[in-house]
Amino acid sequence: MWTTIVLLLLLPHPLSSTDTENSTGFNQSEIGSEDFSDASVKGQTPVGGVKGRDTCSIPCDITVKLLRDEKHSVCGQLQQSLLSFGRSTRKLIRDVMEEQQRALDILSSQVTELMTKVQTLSFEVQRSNSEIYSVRPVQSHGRDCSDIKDSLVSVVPKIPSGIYIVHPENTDSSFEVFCEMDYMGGGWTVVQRRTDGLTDFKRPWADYADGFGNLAGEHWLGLKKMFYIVNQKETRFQLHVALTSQDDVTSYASYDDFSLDSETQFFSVHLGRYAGSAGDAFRGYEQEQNQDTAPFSASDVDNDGCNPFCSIDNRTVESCSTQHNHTGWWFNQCGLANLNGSPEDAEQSQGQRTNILWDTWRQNGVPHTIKSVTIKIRRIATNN
Ligand SMILES: [Ca+2]
Repeated sequence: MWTTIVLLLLLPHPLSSTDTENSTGFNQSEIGSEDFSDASVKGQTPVGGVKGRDTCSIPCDITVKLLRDEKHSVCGQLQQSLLSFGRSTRKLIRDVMEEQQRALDILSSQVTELMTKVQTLSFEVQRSNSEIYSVRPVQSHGRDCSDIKDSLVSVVPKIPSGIYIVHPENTDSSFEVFCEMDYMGGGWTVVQRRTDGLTDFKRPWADYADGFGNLAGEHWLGLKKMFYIVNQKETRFQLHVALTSQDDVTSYASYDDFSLDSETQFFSVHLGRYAGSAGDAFRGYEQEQNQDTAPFSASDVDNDGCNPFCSIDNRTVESCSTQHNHTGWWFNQCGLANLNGSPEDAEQSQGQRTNILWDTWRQNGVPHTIKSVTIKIRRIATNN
């Protein structure tokens, strides 16, 4: 509105035109009053005390033009304001985003720093743990399960079966074994157990030498550990094989002496006199089947007496381990015993979980299907 007023003021004013009137002798006001006074602004109150005929002296088309100009001006200003507002809003958003990015960067670097600290600490803990274990010797419970039983029997009324740490004489080795403290007077060191067929017995030499499986369940203690135990001075060990058939019939075979040669002789087995209900499958019926004194064989170490091959049931066999599905045992021309026997894939798909062989345990001439076995050893003579 002020623009209109300014424009009106800039127009020739009736009062300031006195000189012009005088010089020209022409009264513009009077001409204007003749044109408009009655037509356009009759009855209107003069603005700012100016006479009505002076206001009406602006032609309508000029007023319209002025109004249009004013509108354009206001629109222009509005547009400018909007543009400016848009620009400042964008700048504000950009600033906020930049600020957030900076905050994120700081957080990210703090997280990285923390992660590094955690890693360092974890490494420190690991290192100190390994130092503790390397400094502290493993505390053993005895030389073997018989020794543990003998030393505890006077102080513990009932010694529990379970996992114990043994340190056989004349070795630097301490290791865990499962001791059966209930069965037949206790003191048995379990060297092999099969119960559910869930542990794979198809293993190479190294596994049979070092042992595998879970001591509380199915396992093979390992030839080295067995050797350490039975090789102690002034001791003799007996061997006990406990069998359970698919029909839950039980049977056993025991030998009053059990020893192994060292690894350089492939842990050859030496057995004493047999007693039991399952038959002496270790020795079999004929000399060719006798596994006593046989060295151990595995899928990758062949000491099976089939050199270059044997003829068994009209079949040519080069490797008893291969013949017995890549398991390890004291094979001699294969023989009648393999307590590590494992089923072929086809047999397994028919639900057979183990293929434990103890061929002398028969019923009506037919071998029992054996579902579980435990092999354990116990001292029968000490230096005491
Ligand atoms: Ca062979």
